[in-house]
Amino acid sequence: MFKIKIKDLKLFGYHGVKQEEKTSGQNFLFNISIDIAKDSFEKDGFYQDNILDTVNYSEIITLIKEINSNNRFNLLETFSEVLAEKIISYSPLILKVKVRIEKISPPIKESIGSVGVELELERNPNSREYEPKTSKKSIVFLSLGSNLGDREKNLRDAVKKLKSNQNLDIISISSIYETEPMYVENQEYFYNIVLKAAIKSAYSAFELLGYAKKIEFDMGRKSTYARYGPRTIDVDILTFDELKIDSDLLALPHPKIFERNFVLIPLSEISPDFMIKDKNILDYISERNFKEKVVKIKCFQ
Ligand code: PH2
Ligand code: MG
Ligand code: MG
Repeated sequence: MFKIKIKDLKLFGYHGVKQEEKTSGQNFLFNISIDIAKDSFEKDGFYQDNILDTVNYSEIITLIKEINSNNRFNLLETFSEVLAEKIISYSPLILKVKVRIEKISPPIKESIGSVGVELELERNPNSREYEPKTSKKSIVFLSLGSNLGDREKNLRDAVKKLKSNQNLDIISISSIYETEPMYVENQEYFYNIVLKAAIKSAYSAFELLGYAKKIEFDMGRKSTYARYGPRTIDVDILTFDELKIDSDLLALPHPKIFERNFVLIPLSEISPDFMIKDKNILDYISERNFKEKVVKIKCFQ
């Protein structure tokens, strides 16, 4: 077995829990070790000396750069998991990958060399065969909302950013609805939409979450916003295939879909067959008899 080693790749990024890490960014150090099956180089007893029989480390570096700049992770744990999964699904020749991500000047007052995490991921031994993951698509529904600044423009800008993500194809977008604020009532009415998208299956829910957070951040959203208070843009994942996740970072399906008619009404427009707690969404909405106003403003297109 060969090991491909990428040592001390330094990239600037915006990952971290602290506000200063999200705003100012910092340098991250990447150390990657990839195990390649030795038999992949041999044919009829000869070494072929062919780049196609191995993994091109330049491409792995490009992959790391892409994931680093297209996401904002709170945790290095999540980052390393996404990175390791991405690398292992990059080529069927990769048997195992070890990923170490470090912050070399973390916002810590003590003098410190680095802090970081390390993760080792092995290919499932039953699946040496390459699964062409890119051909299978996951379906996601997203909810977008804005009630600060030019609400319609904010929604359109966020959709543009979603469209620019190569891992994601937007299938349909609901009309724009003006909706009464829920939870915190003395604030401007929101503009809300729901959209449906297909995701390349190598792209995980956590990566999508990282991308959504990056859109929010790039559009000026502050993490100091009050819970449920005014915001330039909010991008929430409603469902990701049938996936069930209950972590501090992400809960799927979104646990508040059921009580939000600012989500249910646009969702029912683009997916009238959607099921809510074993009930058709349209029946569910009419039975719940929501009181908050949700008014269609215009088509999105
Ligand atoms: N988002 C919230 C809190 N309340 N109310 C409406 N009508 N629309 C929203 O998007 C919304 C809300 C927190 O994300
Ligand atoms: Mg929300
Ligand atoms: Mg949100």
